[in-house]
Amino acid sequence: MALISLALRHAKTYWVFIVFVLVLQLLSTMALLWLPSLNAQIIDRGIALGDTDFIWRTGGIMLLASFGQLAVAVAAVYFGARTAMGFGRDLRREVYRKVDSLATLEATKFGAGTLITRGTNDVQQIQMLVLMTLNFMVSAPIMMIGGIIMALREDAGLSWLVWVSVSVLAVIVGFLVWALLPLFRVMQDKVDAINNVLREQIMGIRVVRAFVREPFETDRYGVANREITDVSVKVGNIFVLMFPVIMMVLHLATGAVLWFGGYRVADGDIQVGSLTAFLQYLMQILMAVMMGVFMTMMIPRAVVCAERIRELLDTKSTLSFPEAATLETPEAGRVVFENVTFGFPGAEKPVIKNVSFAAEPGKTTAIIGSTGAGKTVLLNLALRLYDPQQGSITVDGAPVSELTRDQLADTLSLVPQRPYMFSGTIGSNLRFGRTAATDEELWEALRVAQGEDFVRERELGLDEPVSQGGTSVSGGQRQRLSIARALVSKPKVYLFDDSFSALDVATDARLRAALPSATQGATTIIVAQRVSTITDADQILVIEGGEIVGRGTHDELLGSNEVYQEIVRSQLEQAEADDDQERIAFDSSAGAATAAAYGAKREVE
Ligand code: TTP
Ligand code: MG
Repeated sequence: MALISLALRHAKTYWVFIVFVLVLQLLSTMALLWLPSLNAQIIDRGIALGDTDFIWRTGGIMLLASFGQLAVAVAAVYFGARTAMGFGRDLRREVYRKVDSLATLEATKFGAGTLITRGTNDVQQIQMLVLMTLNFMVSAPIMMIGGIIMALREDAGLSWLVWVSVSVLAVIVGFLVWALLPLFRVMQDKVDAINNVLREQIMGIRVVRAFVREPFETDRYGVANREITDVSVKVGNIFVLMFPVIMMVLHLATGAVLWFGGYRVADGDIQVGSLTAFLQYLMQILMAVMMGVFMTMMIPRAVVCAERIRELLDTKSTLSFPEAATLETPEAGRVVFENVTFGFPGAEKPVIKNVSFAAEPGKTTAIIGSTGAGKTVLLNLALRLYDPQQGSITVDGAPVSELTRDQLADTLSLVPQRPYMFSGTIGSNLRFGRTAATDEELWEALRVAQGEDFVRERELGLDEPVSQGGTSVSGGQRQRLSIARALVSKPKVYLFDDSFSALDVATDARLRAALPSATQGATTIIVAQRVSTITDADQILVIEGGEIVGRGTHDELLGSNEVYQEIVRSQLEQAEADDDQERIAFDSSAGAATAAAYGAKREVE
């Protein structure tokens, strides 16, 4: 079972603590069991016979035993909590490492939401069970069995009362727990549901606003919220019942003990003190039964959580990186794709079909093609976000699959299509690829990326805070920061995925003019939407449906390649310009219109 295997695996680390806690619990429970019998002796011997000395002595012992029990119990709870929290920390770390090692494909399959829940809430549930187990699972059975033995020692004649009240309580509490369990399960689902709705709405808040979908989304949230309320109310109703019912059983049991015990005292079968002790033992037994039943209530929930965590931990990453470097880190950065074919698992058709090309150091290779053609996937393959089913991708002859993570990161730098910023400052984001970079180097990178001006305008400059996801900077600013970030890390190969789309044509041109001196002999691969961005590329690959359908320079392709001609024509039409094809490279209105159209699409994304 997932829960047990998880618990055992981690128990090894903590066995000293666990044994210690168990011993403390044992001591504490024994003290609790001893006290009523001392009390009985005071009544039966001390009071009944008027032996004041005995009362003082036994009273003193009781006091000591109570303090001792208190100290031991506090220590037990303390060490129990430390063990449980330590266990939780280890498990969370394990989950985190797993998530970190998962390939993009598996991570997307799980989804961010459930990965977060598994790493936090699920771990917490198990941690809670471990805590309760350490606190009660030991003391409850000892208390119950010890209580029964002690009670019978006081008066065997009343033993039937113990059996009856224990059974009645167990049945009633058991029934209530049985009614609660399915509700708890539903509740977990509803918590998941409301989290999902909320997450989606927060992530998509701009789209929701843009399309005035607030009423619809509010309704959706309302439904989820109402459902969780309904379940909670049902759970609450049962809990409301639970405590009065339990108290009723306890009081009835007390009444019965006094009633039947009274007759036995009158008949001289037992003494008053024994009866008092019997009553206290019965209460302890019933308490133990209750704790036991509550414990069992937690188990199913923790089991579900353990299974979810197990599932995650058992997922094998489809990508493995070599631990130690076996190959030299590429020096030049010549990227070669050879007959690369790749399809997403479960998809019928490959997304990339038999792609071969070489991107030379010091040169710019541009990739252009319609949306969905596979440009992003192509770059992701070079970065090893996934491995191709066929073919090979090498940098300076070294297969990317044989480079370590660090080597890959040193060699290739990606400016993603949808740049992401981490919470921190502009500086901390730029230093992502190279922590040691100086402020001067950051400014230099910003200058090339055409981001210097807007960072200078900020009051704190490089220390200006950036919010998670980079929502506090504009789309174009984020794109420029992302370009600067790649420049700071000084890789051998630059991969720009549609990184100039949010820039106006003039800025785009300035950036491209500044790039060569900054990238100095590095290989540059640019995915572009606008033809104007890539007219001066050394090599342009036209890709359509995952295949390369044309390659050459701008002029060569203009003359020979139909798909390229079509792309150029459509961009011209968009600009409502005339058929002067040369104009597109320089005419800012054509580019600007495309940029505007594209920028609008971007905002909605
Ligand atoms: P992309 O490579 O993302 O397409 P693109 O970059 O050429 O398009 P755009 O200009 O809009 O950025 O996707 C190629 C195909 O692969 C597309 O049909 C969607 C599919 N795909 C997946 O199925 N799963 C994925 O995770 C990605 C990234 C793409
Ligand atoms: Mg793309």
